[in-house]
Amino acid sequence: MRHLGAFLFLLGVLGALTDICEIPEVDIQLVEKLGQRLLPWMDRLSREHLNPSVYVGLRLSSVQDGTKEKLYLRSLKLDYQQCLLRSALSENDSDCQAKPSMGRLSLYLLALRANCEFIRGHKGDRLISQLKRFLEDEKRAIGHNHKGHPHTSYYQYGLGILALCVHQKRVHNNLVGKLLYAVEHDRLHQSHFSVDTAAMAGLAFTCLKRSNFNPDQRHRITMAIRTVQEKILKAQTPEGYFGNVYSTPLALQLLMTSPMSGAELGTACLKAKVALLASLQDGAFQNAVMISQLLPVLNHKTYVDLISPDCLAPRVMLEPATTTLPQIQDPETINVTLQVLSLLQPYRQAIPVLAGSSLEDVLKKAHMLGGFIYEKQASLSGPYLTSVMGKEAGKREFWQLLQAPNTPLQQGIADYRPKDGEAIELRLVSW
Ligand code: B12
Repeated sequence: MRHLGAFLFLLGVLGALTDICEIPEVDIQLVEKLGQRLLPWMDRLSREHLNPSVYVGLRLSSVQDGTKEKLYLRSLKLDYQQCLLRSALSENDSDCQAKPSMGRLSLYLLALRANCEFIRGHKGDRLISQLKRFLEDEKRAIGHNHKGHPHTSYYQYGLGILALCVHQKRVHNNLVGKLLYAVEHDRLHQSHFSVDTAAMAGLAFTCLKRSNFNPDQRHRITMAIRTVQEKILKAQTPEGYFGNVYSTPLALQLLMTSPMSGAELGTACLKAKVALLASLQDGAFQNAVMISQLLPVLNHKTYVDLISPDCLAPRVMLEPATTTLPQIQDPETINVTLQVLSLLQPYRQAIPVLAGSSLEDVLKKAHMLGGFIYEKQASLSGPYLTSVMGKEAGKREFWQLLQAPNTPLQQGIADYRPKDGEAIELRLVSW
């Protein structure tokens, strides 16, 4: 059955070979299903749940949540504007302990553009200055000789430039120059090539180019766009993904903006789309941020379209999903081995959990059973593991999640569901 489905999809996809890298009409029901997974987010208006990426994804999609979107944007505005502006005045504002990061501020600015708003007025100017200050700090951290690293990442650096660009705010040549240098000298990533980061840099450059910003750097910008595109194409896996399934949406966003033409790009995109659509049917897209990066692609849109978005385009109204309660069978218990070998005192334990549990459930159970401690931190992508056995990941380190012996997981602790007999390793690594 699945094969037949895949075959039909393939036929549909082949029909659209004429658009070099544009995804063909996608079954609207599939898009609606994805959109429905974002609906619960639209009801969560508390600070820790507000997610500008979700808003941007919905607005650039072919589906909508009616009046809730308005309320959501209002909550985002209250939260981001008040917090950022207040924290600029006083460092110890009790309401705003977690000052939005450069990346979150950038996503907030993209959210405003997704509603066809330009940042305006005195408050708006201060938000723009704040973002420019963030970028200046990052520029200093990278240093004159380009040997340092941004405090956040080149992903957020690219996102920052993109956000300013879609608001028609010019970015100084020397700020753009840092990202150009990183692309030209392969310094976007530390250990291995990150398709997501390259794609984000490419989207930022594409916006600068289309807006005719930084004319002195035009040639370098054009070359850098070409470089990231070529590298992304080279990172295509035999299954068709650019990098992995979750970097493919951003990669396609970039390739869709491409002035490149030719059979090579067409075939690569076609392969990626077939792989992506098959993974959609397998339910790979559950994470809200991942869905929010994918929805625009399924609607032929990219973040670069935020230069002049179409806010009047008709979108299909989402209905809440009708949930069929799963049949309650005898819940089966499975065993997952949890191991931490990168510390002086290694830990290895079989943890019994109910089938279908997430890795986070395994960690909780291990903690309950004793001998295992961990800490996590909320992020837009979900809970991020920050500390294991009392050892906190330092600067440019992280607790990597692996399927033993050596396969990094492609999902976080909340989304990944280990199978019976699987061994999961938590390993402290540098990045
Ligand atoms: C930079 C980055 C990292 C950096 C983060 C550190 C830093 N200082 O920036 C490093 C290299 C450490 C990292 C680690 C991991 N990452 Co990562 N990462 C990204 C990237 C490129 C950008 C994130 C970002 O800045 N977003 C923008 C800001 C504004 O949002 P934010 O929520 O404030 O950002 C924070 C979180 O995203 C968090 N974070 C980073 N990665 C992940 C992954 C998960 C699952 C969670 C919950 C949080 C998280 O770090 C960010 C900075 O504080 C995204 C790409 C993408 N397409 O989104 C992948 C991405 C989110 N990561 C991914 C994965 C799988 C991981 C790991 C689970 C890999 C692993 N096997 O261990 C680990 C996290 C493990 C853990 N301890 O919980 C996947 C998630 C896919 C999914 N289904 O959700 C993505 C999409 C990459 C991909 N294509 O596979 N990552």
